[in-house]
Amino acid sequence: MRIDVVTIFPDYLAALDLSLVGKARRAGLLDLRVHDLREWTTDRHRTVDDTPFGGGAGMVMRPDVWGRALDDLMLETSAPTVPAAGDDVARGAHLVVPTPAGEVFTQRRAEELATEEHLVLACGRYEGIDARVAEHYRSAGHRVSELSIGDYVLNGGEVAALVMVEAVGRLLPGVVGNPHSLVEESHGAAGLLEYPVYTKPPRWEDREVPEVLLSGHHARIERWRRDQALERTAARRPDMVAALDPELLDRHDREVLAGLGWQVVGGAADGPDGRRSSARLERVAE
Ligand code: 6GU
Repeated sequence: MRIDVVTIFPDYLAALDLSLVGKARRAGLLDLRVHDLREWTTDRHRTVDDTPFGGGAGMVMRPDVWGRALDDLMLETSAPTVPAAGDDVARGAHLVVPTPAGEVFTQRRAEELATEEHLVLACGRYEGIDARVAEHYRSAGHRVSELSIGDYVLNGGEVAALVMVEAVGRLLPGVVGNPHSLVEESHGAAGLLEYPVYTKPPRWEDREVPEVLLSGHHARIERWRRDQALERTAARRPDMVAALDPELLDRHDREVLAGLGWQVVGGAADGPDGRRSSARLERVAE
């Protein structure tokens, strides 16, 4: 995969030389290039921003500078196509614009982006990038995603770009040494947070590792971990419990969840006019 990151602070992305992502780059699994937006300015002061039309605080990044940068980088790979009948995937660069006003970047979004051949990340600063930039590349047939990493405000897109490159990079084949690590983790297919983990020593500060983990009894360990994942998710992320597909829950899961105040409702002929409503989890009043 190729990823281009465009920023006025290329040094911010130096961390991408380190750890797993750095290793993936050196192994040739990830062709990551960081660019200084000011390379595409034409004036003596290398200006990238101007005052907002309509007034208001702060500065807005100019579309002409961004357009020159993105035209150069987005067209270095194939021209965009929508997936036609018989064609398997959309082609051409996918433009990602980190912004607190974007849709939320989730593990599902990371998985989606990991299937692309070419990502271009446009890091805005100040009050953001002139809105015509995203519109223009969308009209030209590129996939364009404006994405936020969470409900808080950063000073620019650089830290979000770091987050996105790491989350996407580790999903590329060969980047994570043991692909099994990707299966059971939080925000995976199970829709649960990961269970707590322990290592040596078995006793530390008067605290023992849960007995079951030392038992060698695989089925019991698996069940205990599943219960812990359910408990943790119910305590920390009730929104994730509400989104669980009841089809993925066995009887024991349902008992554990019932003990935590969650019940499977619907799924029978209990909808309006006796129609079948889809089963879902609901919080029951205590
Ligand atoms: Cl992607 N950018 C900025 N500036 N702030 C954010 C963000 C992105 N995601 C959450 N806050």
